[in-house]
Amino acid sequence: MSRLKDKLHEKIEQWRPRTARLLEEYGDVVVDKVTISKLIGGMRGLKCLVTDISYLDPNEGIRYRGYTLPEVFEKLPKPKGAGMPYVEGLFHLLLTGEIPSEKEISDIVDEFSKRRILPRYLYEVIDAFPCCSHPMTIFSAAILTMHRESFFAKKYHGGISKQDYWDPMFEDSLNLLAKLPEIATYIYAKLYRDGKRIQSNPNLDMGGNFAFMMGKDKPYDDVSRLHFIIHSDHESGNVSAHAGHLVGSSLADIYQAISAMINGLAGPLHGLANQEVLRWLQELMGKMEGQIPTEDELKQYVWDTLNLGQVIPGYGHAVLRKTDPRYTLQREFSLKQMPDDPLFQVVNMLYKIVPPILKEQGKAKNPWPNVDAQSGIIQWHYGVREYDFYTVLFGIGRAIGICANLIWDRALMYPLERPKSLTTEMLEEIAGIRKKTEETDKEK
Ligand code: HAX
Repeated sequence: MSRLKDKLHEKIEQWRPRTARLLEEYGDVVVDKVTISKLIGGMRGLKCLVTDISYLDPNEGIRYRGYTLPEVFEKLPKPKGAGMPYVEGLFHLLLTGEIPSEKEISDIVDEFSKRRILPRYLYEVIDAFPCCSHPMTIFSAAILTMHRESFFAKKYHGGISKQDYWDPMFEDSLNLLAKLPEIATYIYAKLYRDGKRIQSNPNLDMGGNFAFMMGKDKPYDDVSRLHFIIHSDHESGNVSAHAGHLVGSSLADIYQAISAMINGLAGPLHGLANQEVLRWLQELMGKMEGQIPTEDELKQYVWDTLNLGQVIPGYGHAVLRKTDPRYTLQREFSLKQMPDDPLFQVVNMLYKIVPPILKEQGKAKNPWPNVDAQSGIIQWHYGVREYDFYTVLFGIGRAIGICANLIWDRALMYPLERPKSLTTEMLEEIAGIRKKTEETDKEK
Protein backbone atom coordinates (compact mmCIF):
# COMPACT_ATOMS: atom_id res chain seq x y z
CA MET A 1 0.00 0.00 0.00
CA SER A 2 3.02 2.22 -0.35
CA ARG A 3 1.57 4.37 -3.18
CA LEU A 4 -1.42 5.60 -1.18
CA LYS A 5 0.59 5.79 2.02
CA ASP A 6 3.35 7.81 0.37
CA LYS A 7 0.82 10.22 -1.12
CA LEU A 8 -0.88 10.56 2.26
CA HIS A 9 2.44 11.13 4.00
CA GLU A 10 3.25 13.93 1.58
CA LYS A 11 -0.17 15.56 2.16
CA ILE A 12 0.25 15.28 5.93
CA GLU A 13 3.64 16.99 5.82
CA GLN A 14 2.12 19.81 3.73
CA TRP A 15 -0.89 20.18 6.01
CA ARG A 16 0.75 20.14 9.42
CA PRO A 17 2.24 23.68 9.27
CA ARG A 18 -1.24 25.09 8.50
CA THR A 19 -2.73 23.56 11.63
CA ALA A 20 0.31 24.50 13.72
CA ARG A 21 0.17 28.12 12.50
CA LEU A 22 -3.54 28.47 13.28
CA LEU A 23 -2.94 27.14 16.76
CA GLU A 24 0.20 29.09 17.55
CA GLU A 25 -0.56 32.47 15.95
CA TYR A 26 -4.36 32.62 15.85
CA GLY A 27 -5.38 30.40 18.76
CA ASP A 28 -7.34 33.23 20.47
CA VAL A 29 -9.44 34.24 17.44
CA VAL A 30 -13.15 33.84 18.27
CA VAL A 31 -15.06 31.44 15.99
CA ASP A 32 -18.47 31.12 17.62
CA LYS A 33 -20.54 32.16 20.60
CA VAL A 34 -21.52 29.61 23.27
CA THR A 35 -24.98 30.41 24.56
CA ILE A 36 -27.08 28.63 27.16
CA SER A 37 -29.27 27.23 24.38
CA LYS A 38 -26.16 25.63 22.84
CA LEU A 39 -25.22 24.06 26.18
CA ILE A 40 -28.69 22.65 26.86
CA GLY A 41 -29.62 22.12 23.22
CA GLY A 42 -27.08 19.47 22.27
CA MET A 43 -24.56 22.05 20.97
CA ARG A 44 -26.72 22.30 17.83
CA GLY A 45 -24.82 24.23 15.17
CA LEU A 46 -21.96 25.20 17.49
CA LYS A 47 -18.78 25.56 15.45
CA CYS A 48 -16.35 23.63 17.61
CA LEU A 49 -14.89 20.77 15.54
CA VAL A 50 -12.44 20.56 12.64
CA THR A 51 -12.44 18.18 9.71
CA ASP A 52 -11.22 18.53 6.16
CA ILE A 53 -12.78 15.32 4.89
CA SER A 54 -16.26 16.73 4.28
CA TYR A 55 -18.37 19.84 4.86
CA LEU A 56 -22.14 20.02 5.29
CA ASP A 57 -23.84 23.11 3.95
CA PRO A 58 -27.40 23.44 5.34
CA ASN A 59 -28.86 24.24 1.92
CA GLU A 60 -26.56 22.46 -0.47
CA GLY A 61 -25.85 19.26 1.49
CA ILE A 62 -22.62 17.39 1.88
CA ARG A 63 -19.40 17.97 -0.06
CA TYR A 64 -16.63 15.39 0.13
CA ARG A 65 -13.27 17.15 -0.11
CA GLY A 66 -14.99 20.05 -1.86
CA TYR A 67 -16.96 17.91 -4.34
CA THR A 68 -20.77 17.76 -4.27
CA LEU A 69 -22.24 14.26 -4.38
CA PRO A 70 -23.21 14.50 -8.07
CA GLU A 71 -19.61 15.55 -8.81
CA VAL A 72 -18.24 12.63 -6.77
CA PHE A 73 -20.40 10.19 -8.75
CA GLU A 74 -19.40 11.78 -12.02
CA LYS A 75 -15.66 11.99 -11.37
CA LEU A 76 -14.80 8.77 -9.52
CA PRO A 77 -13.86 5.87 -11.82
CA LYS A 78 -16.30 2.97 -12.11
CA PRO A 79 -15.71 -0.76 -12.47
CA LYS A 80 -16.24 -2.02 -16.04
CA GLY A 81 -19.97 -2.15 -16.84
CA ALA A 82 -20.98 -0.58 -13.52
CA GLY A 83 -23.23 2.43 -13.10
CA MET A 84 -21.72 3.49 -9.75
CA PRO A 85 -18.09 4.26 -8.82
CA TYR A 86 -15.63 2.14 -6.87
CA VAL A 87 -16.02 2.55 -3.10
CA GLU A 88 -12.25 2.15 -2.91
CA GLY A 89 -11.91 5.29 -5.07
CA LEU A 90 -14.01 7.18 -2.56
CA PHE A 91 -11.67 6.09 0.24
CA HIS A 92 -8.76 7.51 -1.77
CA LEU A 93 -10.65 10.78 -2.29
CA LEU A 94 -11.61 11.17 1.37
CA LEU A 95 -8.11 10.37 2.54
CA THR A 96 -6.06 12.43 0.09
CA GLY A 97 -8.50 14.95 -1.41
CA GLU A 98 -7.62 13.67 -4.90
CA ILE A 99 -9.66 11.77 -7.45
CA PRO A 100 -7.68 8.56 -7.95
CA SER A 101 -6.53 7.02 -11.20
CA GLU A 102 -7.66 3.51 -12.23
CA LYS A 103 -4.24 2.20 -11.16
CA GLU A 104 -4.48 3.80 -7.74
CA ILE A 105 -7.92 2.28 -7.28
CA SER A 106 -6.79 -1.16 -8.36
CA ASP A 107 -3.99 -1.00 -5.72
CA ILE A 108 -6.61 -0.37 -3.02
CA VAL A 109 -8.92 -3.09 -4.37
CA ASP A 110 -5.98 -5.55 -4.21
CA GLU A 111 -5.02 -4.40 -0.75
CA PHE A 112 -8.56 -4.81 0.60
CA SER A 113 -8.72 -8.23 -0.98
CA LYS A 114 -5.48 -9.28 0.75
CA ARG A 115 -6.66 -8.02 4.11
CA ARG A 116 -10.25 -9.28 4.03
CA ILE A 117 -9.87 -12.66 5.76
CA LEU A 118 -11.44 -12.68 9.23
CA PRO A 119 -9.62 -14.15 12.21
CA ARG A 120 -11.20 -17.47 13.20
CA TYR A 121 -12.24 -16.32 16.68
CA LEU A 122 -14.49 -13.68 15.11
CA TYR A 123 -16.85 -16.31 13.72
CA GLU A 124 -17.04 -17.85 17.19
CA VAL A 125 -17.82 -14.47 18.77
CA ILE A 126 -20.59 -13.82 16.22
CA ASP A 127 -21.95 -17.34 16.56
CA ALA A 128 -22.10 -16.95 20.35
CA PHE A 129 -24.73 -14.18 20.14
CA PRO A 130 -28.32 -15.25 20.83
CA CYS A 131 -30.41 -15.28 17.65
CA CYS A 132 -32.65 -12.34 18.61
CA SER A 133 -29.67 -9.96 19.03
CA HIS A 134 -29.80 -6.79 16.98
CA PRO A 135 -27.28 -6.97 14.12
CA MET A 136 -25.83 -3.59 15.15
CA THR A 137 -24.98 -5.02 18.58
CA ILE A 138 -23.21 -7.98 16.99
CA PHE A 139 -21.49 -5.72 14.45
CA SER A 140 -20.16 -3.40 17.14
CA ALA A 141 -19.00 -6.28 19.35
CA ALA A 142 -17.32 -8.07 16.44
CA ILE A 143 -15.38 -4.92 15.55
CA LEU A 144 -14.37 -4.35 19.16
CA THR A 145 -13.22 -7.95 19.52
CA MET A 146 -10.58 -7.28 16.89
CA HIS A 147 -8.90 -4.76 19.20
CA ARG A 148 -6.31 -7.47 19.83
CA GLU A 149 -5.23 -7.12 16.17
CA SER A 150 -4.46 -3.41 16.52
CA PHE A 151 -1.14 -2.45 15.07
CA PHE A 152 -1.54 1.04 16.57
CA ALA A 153 -2.06 -0.33 20.10
CA LYS A 154 1.03 -2.53 19.77
CA LYS A 155 3.17 0.31 18.41
CA TYR A 156 1.90 2.70 21.09
CA HIS A 157 2.78 0.33 23.90
CA GLY A 158 6.12 -0.40 22.27
CA GLY A 159 6.85 3.37 22.15
CA ILE A 160 6.24 5.37 18.97
CA SER A 161 6.63 9.07 18.21
CA LYS A 162 3.43 11.13 18.14
CA GLN A 163 4.45 12.28 14.66
CA ASP A 164 4.05 8.71 13.42
CA TYR A 165 0.73 7.72 15.04
CA TRP A 166 -1.10 8.10 11.74
CA ASP A 167 0.89 5.30 10.11
CA PRO A 168 -0.38 2.36 12.25
CA MET A 169 -3.84 4.01 12.27
CA PHE A 170 -3.73 3.82 8.48
CA GLU A 171 -2.75 0.13 8.57
CA ASP A 172 -5.48 -0.66 11.13
CA SER A 173 -8.03 1.26 9.04
CA LEU A 174 -7.26 -0.73 5.92
CA ASN A 175 -7.39 -3.99 7.85
CA LEU A 176 -10.75 -3.09 9.34
CA LEU A 177 -12.41 -1.62 6.23
CA ALA A 178 -11.42 -4.68 4.20
CA LYS A 179 -13.14 -6.93 6.76
CA LEU A 180 -16.39 -5.03 7.37
CA PRO A 181 -18.31 -6.48 4.37
CA GLU A 182 -17.21 -9.97 5.45
CA ILE A 183 -18.34 -9.38 9.04
CA ALA A 184 -21.65 -7.86 7.97
CA THR A 185 -22.53 -10.66 5.53
CA TYR A 186 -21.57 -13.30 8.08
CA ILE A 187 -23.94 -11.65 10.59
CA TYR A 188 -26.63 -11.58 7.89
CA ALA A 189 -26.14 -15.28 7.17
CA LYS A 190 -26.23 -16.16 10.86
CA LEU A 191 -29.37 -14.15 11.67
CA TYR A 192 -31.44 -14.63 8.54
CA ARG A 193 -30.03 -17.46 6.40
CA ASP A 194 -29.56 -20.29 8.92
CA GLY A 195 -25.83 -19.63 8.86
CA LYS A 196 -25.61 -20.38 5.12
CA ARG A 197 -22.81 -18.12 4.07
CA ILE A 198 -21.41 -17.28 0.65
CA GLN A 199 -17.61 -17.02 0.66
CA SER A 200 -16.21 -13.80 -0.79
CA ASN A 201 -14.81 -13.44 -4.29
CA PRO A 202 -11.30 -11.92 -4.03
CA ASN A 203 -11.46 -10.66 -7.62
CA LEU A 204 -14.29 -8.22 -7.01
CA ASP A 205 -14.32 -4.65 -5.74
CA MET A 206 -15.94 -3.83 -2.39
CA GLY A 207 -19.43 -3.17 -3.78
CA GLY A 208 -19.32 -6.13 -6.15
CA ASN A 209 -18.04 -8.48 -3.48
CA PHE A 210 -20.64 -7.33 -0.98
CA ALA A 211 -23.43 -8.08 -3.48
CA PHE A 212 -21.80 -11.45 -4.21
CA MET A 213 -21.68 -12.39 -0.51
CA MET A 214 -25.30 -11.28 -0.07
CA GLY A 215 -26.20 -13.61 -2.94
CA LYS A 216 -27.60 -10.76 -5.02
CA ASP A 217 -27.42 -10.23 -8.76
CA LYS A 218 -26.91 -6.94 -10.59
CA PRO A 219 -27.70 -4.13 -10.01
CA TYR A 220 -27.27 -4.88 -6.26
CA ASP A 221 -23.52 -4.32 -6.72
CA ASP A 222 -24.34 -0.75 -7.81
CA VAL A 223 -26.88 -0.44 -4.97
CA SER A 224 -24.08 -1.33 -2.54
CA ARG A 225 -21.61 1.11 -4.10
CA LEU A 226 -24.21 3.88 -4.03
CA HIS A 227 -25.15 3.06 -0.45
CA PHE A 228 -21.60 2.91 0.93
CA ILE A 229 -20.54 6.09 -0.87
CA ILE A 230 -23.45 8.32 0.17
CA HIS A 231 -23.29 7.16 3.78
CA SER A 232 -19.54 7.53 4.22
CA ASP A 233 -19.22 10.98 5.78
CA HIS A 234 -21.33 13.91 6.96
CA GLU A 235 -18.73 16.16 8.59
CA SER A 236 -17.79 15.48 12.19
CA GLY A 237 -20.57 16.75 14.47
CA ASN A 238 -23.14 13.99 13.84
CA VAL A 239 -23.40 11.37 16.58
CA SER A 240 -21.52 8.54 14.85
CA ALA A 241 -18.69 10.70 13.54
CA HIS A 242 -18.36 12.57 16.80
CA ALA A 243 -18.42 9.36 18.84
CA GLY A 244 -15.62 7.93 16.68
CA HIS A 245 -13.58 11.12 16.96
CA LEU A 246 -14.13 11.46 20.71
CA VAL A 247 -13.13 7.87 21.51
CA GLY A 248 -10.19 8.08 19.10
CA SER A 249 -8.99 11.25 20.82
CA SER A 250 -8.07 9.19 23.88
CA LEU A 251 -5.71 7.28 21.54
CA ALA A 252 -8.07 4.33 21.56
CA ASP A 253 -7.36 2.29 18.44
CA ILE A 254 -9.48 2.07 15.30
CA TYR A 255 -11.42 -0.98 16.51
CA GLN A 256 -12.46 0.74 19.73
CA ALA A 257 -13.30 4.02 17.99
CA ILE A 258 -15.29 2.43 15.15
CA SER A 259 -17.18 0.18 17.55
CA ALA A 260 -18.17 3.35 19.47
CA MET A 261 -19.22 5.10 16.28
CA ILE A 262 -21.37 2.07 15.37
CA ASN A 263 -23.11 2.32 18.75
CA GLY A 264 -23.87 5.99 18.08
CA LEU A 265 -25.26 5.11 14.68
CA ALA A 266 -27.56 2.53 16.27
CA GLY A 267 -29.85 5.19 17.80
CA PRO A 268 -33.27 5.80 16.16
CA LEU A 269 -32.71 9.55 15.77
CA HIS A 270 -29.56 8.79 13.78
CA GLY A 271 -28.71 5.76 11.61
CA LEU A 272 -31.44 3.48 12.88
CA ALA A 273 -33.95 5.85 11.26
CA ASN A 274 -33.59 3.87 8.01
CA GLN A 275 -34.92 0.79 9.79
CA GLU A 276 -37.62 2.93 11.42
CA VAL A 277 -38.79 4.17 8.01
CA LEU A 278 -39.36 0.60 6.85
CA ARG A 279 -41.08 -0.39 10.10
CA TRP A 280 -43.37 2.63 9.78
CA LEU A 281 -44.11 1.94 6.10
CA GLN A 282 -44.80 -1.75 6.76
CA GLU A 283 -47.20 -0.83 9.54
CA LEU A 284 -49.03 1.40 7.06
CA MET A 285 -49.07 -1.26 4.34
CA GLY A 286 -50.37 -3.75 6.93
CA LYS A 287 -53.25 -1.39 7.72
CA MET A 288 -53.90 -0.93 4.00
CA GLU A 289 -53.77 -4.71 3.44
CA GLY A 290 -51.12 -4.19 0.77
CA GLN A 291 -53.09 -1.57 -1.23
CA ILE A 292 -51.33 1.70 -2.06
CA PRO A 293 -52.94 4.35 0.16
CA THR A 294 -54.64 7.40 -1.28
CA GLU A 295 -53.16 10.84 -0.54
CA ASP A 296 -55.85 11.44 2.07
CA GLU A 297 -55.16 8.14 3.80
CA LEU A 298 -51.46 8.91 3.80
CA LYS A 299 -52.03 12.40 5.24
CA GLN A 300 -54.11 10.85 8.00
CA TYR A 301 -51.38 8.30 8.77
CA VAL A 302 -48.77 11.08 9.03
CA TRP A 303 -50.98 13.13 11.34
CA ASP A 304 -51.81 10.06 13.44
CA THR A 305 -48.07 9.45 13.93
CA LEU A 306 -47.48 13.07 14.93
CA ASN A 307 -50.52 13.13 17.22
CA LEU A 308 -49.09 10.12 19.06
CA GLY A 309 -46.08 12.33 19.83
CA GLN A 310 -43.81 10.40 17.45
CA VAL A 311 -41.49 11.68 14.77
CA ILE A 312 -41.86 10.98 11.05
CA PRO A 313 -38.80 8.82 10.41
CA GLY A 314 -36.63 9.92 7.50
CA TYR A 315 -37.68 13.57 7.76
CA GLY A 316 -35.90 16.46 9.41
CA HIS A 317 -32.25 17.09 10.11
CA ALA A 318 -30.14 18.84 12.70
CA VAL A 319 -28.13 20.78 10.08
CA LEU A 320 -29.77 20.41 6.65
CA ARG A 321 -32.55 22.82 5.68
CA LYS A 322 -33.36 21.39 2.23
CA THR A 323 -33.99 17.97 0.72
CA ASP A 324 -30.92 15.86 1.45
CA PRO A 325 -28.95 15.31 -1.80
CA ARG A 326 -28.40 11.74 -0.60
CA TYR A 327 -32.19 11.34 -0.72
CA THR A 328 -32.29 12.85 -4.21
CA LEU A 329 -29.59 10.53 -5.55
CA GLN A 330 -31.42 7.48 -4.25
CA ARG A 331 -34.70 8.81 -5.61
CA GLU A 332 -33.13 9.23 -9.05
CA PHE A 333 -31.78 5.68 -8.86
CA SER A 334 -35.24 4.39 -7.86
CA LEU A 335 -36.98 6.34 -10.63
CA LYS A 336 -34.66 4.67 -13.12
CA GLN A 337 -34.45 1.16 -11.70
CA MET A 338 -37.67 0.51 -9.76
CA PRO A 339 -40.31 3.12 -10.72
CA ASP A 340 -43.22 0.69 -10.26
CA ASP A 341 -42.21 -0.55 -6.83
CA PRO A 342 -45.26 0.01 -4.56
CA LEU A 343 -43.18 1.16 -1.57
CA PHE A 344 -41.30 3.60 -3.77
CA GLN A 345 -44.63 4.99 -4.93
CA VAL A 346 -45.67 5.53 -1.31
CA VAL A 347 -42.30 7.14 -0.49
CA ASN A 348 -42.76 9.42 -3.48
CA MET A 349 -46.22 10.42 -2.26
CA LEU A 350 -44.76 11.09 1.19
CA TYR A 351 -42.24 13.47 -0.38
CA LYS A 352 -45.22 15.56 -1.49
CA ILE A 353 -47.32 15.12 1.65
CA VAL A 354 -44.97 15.22 4.66
CA PRO A 355 -43.20 18.61 4.24
CA PRO A 356 -46.42 20.70 4.22
CA ILE A 357 -47.71 18.75 7.25
CA LEU A 358 -44.49 19.26 9.22
CA LYS A 359 -44.62 22.95 8.27
CA GLU A 360 -48.21 23.14 9.45
CA GLN A 361 -47.32 21.40 12.70
CA GLY A 362 -44.62 24.04 13.07
CA LYS A 363 -42.06 22.15 15.13
CA ALA A 364 -39.44 20.65 12.82
CA LYS A 365 -36.90 23.21 11.59
CA ASN A 366 -36.38 21.12 8.47
CA PRO A 367 -39.50 19.50 6.98
CA TRP A 368 -37.58 17.82 4.13
CA PRO A 369 -36.52 14.18 3.75
CA ASN A 370 -33.09 12.95 4.79
CA VAL A 371 -31.00 10.02 3.53
CA ASP A 372 -32.94 7.46 5.56
CA ALA A 373 -36.29 8.15 3.89
CA GLN A 374 -35.16 6.28 0.76
CA SER A 375 -32.36 3.87 1.58
CA GLY A 376 -34.44 1.07 3.12
CA ILE A 377 -36.94 0.80 0.30
CA ILE A 378 -34.15 0.16 -2.20
CA GLN A 379 -32.86 -2.69 -0.04
CA TRP A 380 -36.42 -3.98 0.30
CA HIS A 381 -36.89 -3.91 -3.46
CA TYR A 382 -33.77 -6.03 -4.00
CA GLY A 383 -34.89 -8.61 -1.47
CA VAL A 384 -33.03 -7.53 1.68
CA ARG A 385 -36.19 -7.35 3.75
CA GLU A 386 -34.74 -7.86 7.22
CA TYR A 387 -34.79 -4.17 8.01
CA ASP A 388 -32.98 -4.59 11.32
CA PHE A 389 -29.94 -5.08 9.10
CA TYR A 390 -30.13 -1.74 7.29
CA THR A 391 -28.11 0.24 9.81
CA VAL A 392 -25.27 -2.27 9.46
CA LEU A 393 -25.10 -1.28 5.78
CA PHE A 394 -24.99 2.36 6.86
CA GLY A 395 -22.20 1.44 9.30
CA ILE A 396 -19.98 -0.07 6.60
CA GLY A 397 -20.24 3.14 4.60
CA ARG A 398 -19.81 5.44 7.59
CA ALA A 399 -16.69 3.56 8.73
CA ILE A 400 -14.93 4.65 5.52
CA GLY A 401 -15.33 8.33 6.38
CA ILE A 402 -14.58 7.90 10.07
CA CYS A 403 -11.40 5.93 9.37
CA ALA A 404 -10.23 8.73 7.06
CA ASN A 405 -11.04 11.23 9.82
CA LEU A 406 -9.27 9.24 12.51
CA ILE A 407 -6.12 8.84 10.41
CA TRP A 408 -6.06 12.62 9.90
CA ASP A 409 -6.86 13.24 13.59
CA ARG A 410 -3.64 11.41 14.44
CA ALA A 411 -1.73 12.97 11.53
CA LEU A 412 -2.57 16.49 12.72
CA MET A 413 -1.99 15.41 16.31
CA TYR A 414 -5.36 16.59 17.56
CA PRO A 415 -5.47 16.30 21.34
CA LEU A 416 -7.75 14.53 23.77
CA GLU A 417 -11.24 16.01 23.50
CA ARG A 418 -12.26 17.46 26.85
CA PRO A 419 -14.85 20.27 26.92
CA LYS A 420 -15.85 21.79 30.24
CA SER A 421 -19.24 21.27 31.87
CA LEU A 422 -21.16 23.55 34.23
CA THR A 423 -23.98 22.90 36.71
CA THR A 424 -27.56 24.15 36.25
CA GLU A 425 -26.96 26.44 39.24
CA MET A 426 -23.96 27.99 37.51
CA LEU A 427 -26.02 28.56 34.37
CA GLU A 428 -28.72 30.24 36.49
CA GLU A 429 -26.06 32.49 37.94
CA ILE A 430 -24.69 33.33 34.49
CA ALA A 431 -28.26 34.04 33.33
CA GLY A 432 -28.82 36.27 36.36
CA ILE A 433 -31.81 34.17 37.52
CA ARG A 434 -30.23 32.88 40.67
CA LYS A 435 -29.26 36.26 42.05
CA LYS A 436 -32.78 37.54 41.33
CA THR A 437 -34.31 34.59 43.18
CA GLU A 438 -32.11 35.27 46.23
CA GLU A 439 -33.14 38.96 46.21
CA THR A 440 -36.82 37.96 45.97
CA ASP A 441 -36.33 35.63 48.93
CA LYS A 442 -34.78 38.48 50.97
CA GLU A 443 -37.70 40.79 50.11
CA LYS A 444 -40.09 38.16 51.46
N1 HAX B 1 -41.17 14.42 12.72
C1 HAX B 1 -41.81 15.03 13.75
N2 HAX B 1 -41.23 15.97 14.51
C2 HAX B 1 -39.99 16.34 14.19
C3 HAX B 1 -39.29 15.80 13.11
C4 HAX B 1 -39.92 14.79 12.36
N3 HAX B 1 -39.33 14.15 11.36
N4 HAX B 1 -38.06 16.38 13.03
C5 HAX B 1 -38.01 17.26 14.05
N5 HAX B 1 -39.16 17.23 14.75
C6 HAX B 1 -39.47 17.93 15.99
C7 HAX B 1 -38.46 17.54 17.04
O1 HAX B 1 -38.79 16.29 17.65
C8 HAX B 1 -38.53 18.71 17.99
O2 HAX B 1 -39.68 18.56 18.77
P1 HAX B 1 -39.71 19.01 20.32
O3 HAX B 1 -39.53 20.48 20.28
O4 HAX B 1 -41.04 18.55 20.78
O5 HAX B 1 -38.57 18.29 20.98
C9 HAX B 1 -38.75 19.89 17.02
O6 HAX B 1 -39.28 19.32 15.82
C10 HAX B 1 -37.49 20.65 16.69
O7 HAX B 1 -36.51 19.73 16.21
P2 HAX B 1 -35.44 20.22 15.14
O8 HAX B 1 -34.63 21.29 15.75
O9 HAX B 1 -36.07 20.46 13.84
O10 HAX B 1 -34.57 18.87 14.95
P3 HAX B 1 -33.34 18.37 15.82
O11 HAX B 1 -32.12 19.02 15.31
O12 HAX B 1 -33.63 18.46 17.26
O13 HAX B 1 -33.34 16.82 15.45
C11 HAX B 1 -33.59 14.95 14.00
C12 HAX B 1 -32.97 16.35 14.17
C13 HAX B 1 -33.00 14.33 12.77
C14 HAX B 1 -33.22 14.09 15.21
C15 HAX B 1 -35.13 15.09 13.87
O14 HAX B 1 -35.44 15.82 12.72
C16 HAX B 1 -35.84 13.75 13.85
O15 HAX B 1 -36.13 13.20 14.91
N6 HAX B 1 -36.13 13.20 12.62
C17 HAX B 1 -36.73 11.89 12.51
C18 HAX B 1 -35.68 10.80 12.72
C19 HAX B 1 -34.72 10.74 11.56
O16 HAX B 1 -35.11 10.72 10.40
N7 HAX B 1 -33.41 10.69 11.87
C20 HAX B 1 -32.35 10.59 10.88
C21 HAX B 1 -31.65 11.91 10.60
C22 HAX B 1 -30.54 11.81 9.58
C23 HAX B 1 -29.44 11.02 10.14
O17 HAX B 1 -28.73 11.37 11.07
N8 HAX B 1 -29.28 9.85 9.61
O18 HAX B 1 -28.41 9.00 10.14
